[in-house]
Formats: sequence, structure tokens, C-alpha cells
Amino acid sequence: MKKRGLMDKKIKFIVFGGDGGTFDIGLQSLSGMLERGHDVLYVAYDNEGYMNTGGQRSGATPIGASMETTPAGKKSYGNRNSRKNMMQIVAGHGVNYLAQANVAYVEDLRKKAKKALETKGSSFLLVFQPCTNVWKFPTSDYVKVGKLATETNYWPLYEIENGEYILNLKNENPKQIEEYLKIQKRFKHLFAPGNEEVLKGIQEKVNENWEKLLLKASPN
Ligand SMILES: Cc1ncc(C[n+]2csc(CCOP(=O)(O)OP(=O)(O)O)c2C)c(N)n1
Repeated sequence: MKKRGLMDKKIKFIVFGGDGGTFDIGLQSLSGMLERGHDVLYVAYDNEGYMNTGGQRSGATPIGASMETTPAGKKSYGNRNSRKNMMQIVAGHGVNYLAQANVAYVEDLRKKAKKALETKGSSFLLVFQPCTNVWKFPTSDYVKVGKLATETNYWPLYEIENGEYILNLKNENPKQIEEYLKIQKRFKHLFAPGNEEVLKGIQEKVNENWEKLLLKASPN
């Protein structure tokens, strides 16, 4: 409409997509949008699975989660794949501003949304979004689950601004990942005998990812 002279308003587009729509189904169109640098803020709300359709695993589902398509049982501890590193995938397109946020940290999220909207060209927010139905925990624990994700270093809050990593929160004494996992039924089976190694592997991966992020980031 602008090209045809039918409108001269300046418009900033905002897209909201779930993790399934972003990490898997819509990845190709997202990549095209980022490559062309359209003036769009893309918000991915990440509840780690295809929830509208009943809780199937997505490219954002963590190892060990029992989902509709990766149920835990005698022969399986649930999902076996690691989450795709969506922040790296988006950063690889040379986006000027992207950030990882969490709905349990509203002020941080607000600050990031403002920055993202002020960015010229494409910007991206990856927002942690607990899912009471499929993760199976009481609604009253919503903020608690969200906070634990960050307090255990599972979901660090950080930004990548013009290629520079900025860490927004550094836990002095990070909690053990078990504290986060044990209050959600999707991980309940991991606490049964025989799955000790899976639990250990999850903690090791969290530590490894955190160390890698620390090397890249300067605390803010
Ligand atoms: C191209 C396409 N494939 C499949 C579907 C069917 N579908 C509708 S909702 C949905 C789940 C989407 O999951 P996600 O993007 O993670 O969002 P959530 O449901 O978790 O909010 C799917 C697969 C669709 N609408 N469009």
C-alpha cells in the first residue's frame, strides 16, 4: 500500500509465534524475513512443544520431557533430542537485536520489547512461557516454575546487541536443575530408579551451556 501511494504511515510489524511455528513449521519463512531484514519484531513464545494440538514434541522440547509423541515408559525416558539453539540460528542471520526473556521477569521483558521495537530492521525475542496443561503443574506455581528456569541457569536472560552478548542476570548460587524438574509431571519419570544418568546429563548440559554463555557475555 505504501509503494502504491495508498498510505504513508510508518508501520512496525509484530509477529507472535509459538515454538513449533517458529523452530519447525515456520523456520523457512522466518529465515527469509531475517535475511531480507524486514522491519519486524518477531516474538517467539516458547512453551517447548505443540500445545494447541495436544502436546506433541517440537524442536524446542528438552531432553527427558514426556510428550504425546515421546511418552516416557519402560523403554523410553521421553524426548531424546536436544532443543534447537534458536538464538544462535537467528543470530546467524546477522540480526541487530535479539534477546532471551522469561514471562516471570516482566520488567526485563518490557525493557527488551522496547529495545526490540526501537531496532531498525528485524529483531527477535525468545520468551520462556510455562504451560500448565502439558507440563502439568498447578496454575498457582506459574511464576515459580518460570523463575526456577532462570534461577537454575536453564534459561539465562541475555541479549545479543550488534553481535555483543549481554548477560542480564547472574545467579550467585544457581539452584540445581532437579528443583525445576521435580515440580513438573512431564519430568516425573526421571526421578524413578534407572534414570539417574539422564538427570545427571541434563545438569551437565545446563552447566556446559552456561559456561559457554559466560565466555561470550559481559555481565550487565
Ligand atoms: C502449516 C501448519 N501446520 C500445522 C498446523 C496445525 N497446528 C495448529 S496449532 C499447532 C501447534 C502449534 O504449536 P506452537 O507453535 O508451539 O504453539 P502453541 O500451540 O504451543 O501455542 C499445529 C501443529 C497449522 N496450523 N499450520
